[in-house]
Formats: sequence, structure tokens, C-alpha cells
Amino acid sequence: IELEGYLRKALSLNEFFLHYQPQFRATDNQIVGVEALVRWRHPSRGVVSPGIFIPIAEETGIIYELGSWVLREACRQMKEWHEAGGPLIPVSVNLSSQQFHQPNLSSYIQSILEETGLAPQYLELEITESMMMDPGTSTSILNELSECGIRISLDDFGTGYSSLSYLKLLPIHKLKIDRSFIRDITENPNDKAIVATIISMAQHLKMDVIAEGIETKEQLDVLMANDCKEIQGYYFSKPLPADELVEAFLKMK
Ligand code: G
Ligand code: G
Ligand code: MN
Ligand code: NA
Repeated sequence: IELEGYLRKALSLNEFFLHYQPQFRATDNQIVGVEALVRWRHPSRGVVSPGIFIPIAEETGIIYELGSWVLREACRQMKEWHEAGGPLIPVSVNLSSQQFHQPNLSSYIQSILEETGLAPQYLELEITESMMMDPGTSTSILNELSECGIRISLDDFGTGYSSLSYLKLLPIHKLKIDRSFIRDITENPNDKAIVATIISMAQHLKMDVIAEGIETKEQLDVLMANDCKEIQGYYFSKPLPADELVEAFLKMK
């Protein structure tokens, strides 16, 4: 209850803000998307990582309000960049399981899109395999979102326990290969085999695929040799404050 109060207060004092990590096309280093990642500017402790407060927000139910703030802010910011002549790329937003299962999710997201003026194809929702455990429910939620024109990407792909059969049934636009497979990819033939297989499967299923957590040139070389088209990781860019991302946009031109 005390923690809940802190997070609620942080929301009302506007202490949350977003960083954006650019996603790059491997062949020409163009930015093709950005992932919004929330941070908390704590008055005395400095910037607090979501790894610390998201689990608390989920336990206390504040995640609904925090998640709603993140969605609105990410859409507002992307619309502002589009209007300022920035690249016409999507913003991806991470959803917690509770948000994914919240009633009327698609109409509520549509109202955020209308309010901010962002077209639906520029919003991508990152969900995880664990949210797909109940095929009946997830199918109807995903179909609704997809019918609105919103993109769906499967985060941390390869680390969950769900079956592959849902991939052929559900409107999933992109697989994000979890960074645990990338870390040792230059030395570990098993990781390399898994990554190559995910890339090939995505191509056959006509889905986009992006690799996360690329930190070195050597990792990038292995991914490019396996025809991975999109890359996200510290080797290209860490998550950036909005003004620094704008500088990265300007360098693209
Ligand atoms: O940015 P960082 O590596 O510290 O993020 C840690 C974790 O917090 C990641 O798993 C990321 O997906 C999650 N995260 C970041 N922003 C959000 C958000 O807005 N909503 C949710 N649900 N998770 C987020
Ligand atoms: O769970 P999710 O994939 O949403 O987590 C995203 C988190 O991964 C972000 O908080 C970001 O800070 C972190 N991240 C992004 N690129 C890298 C990277 O190259 N290496 C590591 N270790 N973490 C990264
Ligand atoms: Mn993510
Ligand atoms: Na991930």
C-alpha cells in the first residue's frame, strides 16, 4: 500500500518519462522504428529502472494508469515527430499482461490514437508469449487490435513456454528474438542455430523479425550472415531521451 502510494504520487507529479531505443535496418543503418521504455525520475534516488517499478506497478494495479500514460505519451510524441518532418516510423510500446487482458483494450487504445492523432499503423504493441497461453482469449484480443490496424510484436521470443502453433493462427507482425540468444551467438553453435531458425521461420510465415541486445560488430556479422534485417542493441544505440533521438533522426538524412 505504501509502494502503491509512491507510484500514484509519481504519476500525479509527472515523474515518469520515456526513453526511446531506435531499431535499425541492418543493410543501410536507417532507423525503422523506436521502442518506448519508461523511466522514473525519483526526487532523491535519481532515475529508477522499470525493472524495479514495473513489477510493483503490476502487483498494485497501478500498471493500468501507468500503462495508459506510457501509451498516450508514446503516441503523442511520435505524432509530434511525424508532424515535425521526422521519419514515418512506428513506436513500440511494451504491454503488461494485465493491460493485455483489460476489458475493451482495443477501443481504449483506439481512443488514445484518436486523441493524439497518430495513425494506427504507427503503433506497435509488444506482448510476450506468456500472454498467449489461453488461445481463445488471446485470439480475440489480437484480432480486434489487428483489425484496428495496430501492429503486434512478440517480445522476448523464444524464451516462453507456449506452443508454436499459435504463430500460424494469430495476427502477429513481428518476432523479437530475445537477447539471451544473441549474447553468445559468436561462440555458441546452438544459439546460432536457434537464431537462424527463428529468422527463417519468420520469413516463411511472412513476419518481420528483429534481433535484440546486439552489443558487438561480431554479433552483427553473424546476424547479417543469417539474413536478419532489423537490429536493436547498444552496438547501434542505447535507449535515448527524446531530444537525443531527434539528433539521431537528423543524422539519417
Ligand atoms: O529499459 P530497461 O532495460 O531497464 O527495461 C527493463 C524491463 O522493463 C524490460 O523488460 C522492458 O520490457 C520493461 N519495460 C520498459 N518500459 C515498459 C513499459 O512501458 N511497460 C511495461 N509493461 N514494461 C516496460
Ligand atoms: O524486455 P524488453 O525486450 O522490452 O527489454 C528491453 C530492455 O533491453 C531495455 O530496457 C533496454 O535497456 C535493454 N537493452 C536494449 N539493448 C540492449 C543491449 O544491447 N544489451 C543489453 N544488455 N540490454 C539491452
Ligand atoms: Mn520490449
Ligand atoms: Na525483449
